[in-house]
Amino acid sequence: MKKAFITGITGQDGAYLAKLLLEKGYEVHGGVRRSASQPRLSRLEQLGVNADVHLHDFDLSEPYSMFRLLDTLKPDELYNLAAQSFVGASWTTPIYTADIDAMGVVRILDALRTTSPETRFYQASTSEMFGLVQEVPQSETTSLYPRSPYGVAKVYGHFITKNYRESFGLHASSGILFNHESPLRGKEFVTRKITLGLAELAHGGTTPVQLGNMDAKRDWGFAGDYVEGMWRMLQQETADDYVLATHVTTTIRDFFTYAAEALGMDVEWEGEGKSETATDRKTGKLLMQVAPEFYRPAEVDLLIGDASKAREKLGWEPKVDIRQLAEMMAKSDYDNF
Ligand code: NAP
Ligand code: F7E
Repeated sequence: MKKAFITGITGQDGAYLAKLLLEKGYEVHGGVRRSASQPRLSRLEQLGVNADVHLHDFDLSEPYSMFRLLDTLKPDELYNLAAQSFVGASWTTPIYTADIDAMGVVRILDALRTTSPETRFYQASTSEMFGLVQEVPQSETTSLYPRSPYGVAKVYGHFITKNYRESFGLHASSGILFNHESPLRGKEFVTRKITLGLAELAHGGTTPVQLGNMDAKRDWGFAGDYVEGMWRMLQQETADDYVLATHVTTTIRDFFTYAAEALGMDVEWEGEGKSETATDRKTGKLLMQVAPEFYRPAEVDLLIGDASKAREKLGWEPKVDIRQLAEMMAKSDYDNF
């Protein structure tokens, strides 16, 4: 039985990956940081796998306990999914974000190099590294130009992974994943914020969803598809870096429309920029208004990924398209309201 260790097992991807690895017969271990607030395991519970995983106290800021844990576990595969993952918060916590998302990666790589150099390592890199995009679509060879403290920290994590592969021969791969969502997505991210807000409106609520930049475009896929790609990367004989993306880009506005339509609404858009609004033609209810506090100090305007390398070498393809994703999330929030 193969043994895997997942950092960030309580997050969206951690929960889907834990479920996938359990289905594949792995012994699954996960790192959980201490918190006064409970429950921490709600995503694992939602997927029905909380009782099947082995949990350990873990924090990416703490090198010595990480070292001791990996020395004991010596997992076959380690997936480093833990991060301060919210781009918006990285401007208010830039130093913390760098400590976890950049230094945290070298802490874990260095602990692995010493305690368990045979472990196969996955680093959660991100399309945010492309930032002010230097080419369209973006692939593994596109130059990086991050636009947030989060993106800058992740560039370090990406290159230190490559460097430990080249310097010490670790089987260390990075997945450059474009945005991926699900009903388990954190409530602060725009897709989930939209589907939660629309579910409340559909149940009779009257508070419109408050959003920032409606023109940004993202290449959105389903998290369940993307964790399969992570696993496939670690099954390769040679470690490498791969983009996972759908090659379809959508504005925030269009995602909002798809989610609203899934709940039977008929969206009318009016105005521009900070005056833009969305109303339901059927009921006349105001669905969305712009709130300038959700604009970012620097924006990533357009992301669209080229995942041909993953398709050819890993046989990986996304299965859920953007309309199916919006519908899945909107209906889940409506049903669980
Ligand atoms: P998420 O839902 O925010 O989960 C983040 C996880 O990291 C949580 O389990 C969190 O624990 C844990 N964590 C945060 N700080 C930690 C620390 N100091 N020590 C240990 N654990 C810590 O993120 P996600 O969407 O699943 O993303 C997974 C990874 O992929 C992240 O590294 C993210 O940056 C990256 N990524 C995500 C996307 C995407 O679109 N989802 C795209 C590209 C890359 P708590 O439960 O205690 O908060
Ligand atoms: O923003 C715009 C916002 O926070 C998407 C993380 O998983 O994917 C994620 O980062 C877009 C941005 O995700 C609101 O300005 C408008 O252009 O959902 P988001 P993100 O920043 O793309 C990457 C790949 C990661 O690696 C990250 O970990 O939506 N937007 N209005 C808004 N965004 C938010 N959050 N809230 C709004 O009200």
